[in-house]
Amino acid sequence: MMHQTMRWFGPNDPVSLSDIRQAGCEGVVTTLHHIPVGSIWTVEEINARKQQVEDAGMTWTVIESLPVSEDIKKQSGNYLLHIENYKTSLRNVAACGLKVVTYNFMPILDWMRTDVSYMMPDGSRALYFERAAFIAFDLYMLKRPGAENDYTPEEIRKAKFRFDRMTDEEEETLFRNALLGLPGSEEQFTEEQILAALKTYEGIDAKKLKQHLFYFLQQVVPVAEEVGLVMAIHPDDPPYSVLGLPRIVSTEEDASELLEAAPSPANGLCFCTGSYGARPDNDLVKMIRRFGDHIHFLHLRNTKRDNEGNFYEADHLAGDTDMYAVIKEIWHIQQRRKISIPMRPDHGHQMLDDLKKKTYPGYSAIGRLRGLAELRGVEYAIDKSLSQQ
Ligand code: DNO
Repeated sequence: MMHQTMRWFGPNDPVSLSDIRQAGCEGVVTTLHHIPVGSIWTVEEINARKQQVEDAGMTWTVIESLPVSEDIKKQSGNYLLHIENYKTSLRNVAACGLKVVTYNFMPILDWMRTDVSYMMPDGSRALYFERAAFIAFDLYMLKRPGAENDYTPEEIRKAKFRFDRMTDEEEETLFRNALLGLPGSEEQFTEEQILAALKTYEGIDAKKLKQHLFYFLQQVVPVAEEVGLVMAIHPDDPPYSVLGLPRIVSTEEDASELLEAAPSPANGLCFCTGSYGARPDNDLVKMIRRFGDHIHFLHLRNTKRDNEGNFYEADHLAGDTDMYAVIKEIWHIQQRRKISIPMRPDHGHQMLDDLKKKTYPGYSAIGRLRGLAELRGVEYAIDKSLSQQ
């Protein structure tokens, strides 16, 4: 069976370790949010956090994330020092007995949604990516130079229509939501700051960014392998270029190239069905089968797409991804590899008492508990029927 976990944002997370334990988790996924990106994680800091998790009756199973600095992504400034620090952090993490390290290679922005409180027909609230609103943000709020070249005339027309009907308050909310995936997003960013950050990626296209990723992997994967860790790269969310930034972990081909760039069992994927699944051309079951030996962590989440490029986060067993087929494929991999792959229910709706609380977008307790319980049931049933055959 998969190793069941939930993400915990540390001592300030309104969802406590005891909540996570009661959801039936054996493990916790967390990070040291207070350590600046690029600096070394010391054994003392890692052990202190590990102890907190263990005192609550669980194990700290996966680090999400050990973040990669912008300098490393751009090969600018202090990148060589940051890579050395990353290696030291990996050694320290392994010395504390941790096993899986998740990271991403998305420039500047991590995930991106236009609405974090999208009303579902049952009254719960979900995360939503609305393409026309996003394009309106890019063209008319951020006013990114050259942005109009990234969209079709039809898309621009729809975005303008959408923007012209937004109230000031809706505009403000959209601006805030679109930037929530920025590190330190509790601060208020200005248009100028974002445009300045985007400008630092001038001259870095997808090909170049891939070279930077591959160089990083060739440096750190041998260290991970030596100390008995596995690395798990999180895909782009959503899985395509945004705001003119290159995004390079979006497709089956991307995943295969990065695995080949530093061949090792330690070079692996965080297989996020929500991120890869937002693209109709990603065949998730096929990808899981192909990359099975390199899947070290699972984010199980479902999305519902439409033809306009919009998607919302559906219930875990609804949406476009056939979760039964996904979990069945994972079941086979676990049998073959004789392991329990760590998983977490990725996101969940805000529902019931969640609606009265302020949690990290997507990370309310009850919505995730519902997702986990449903996923756990699917795996249980698959395990019962397949192990008897
Ligand atoms: C969003 C998350 C991502 C993920 C990072 C991993 O909910 O899945 O922010 O943690 O991309 O580095």
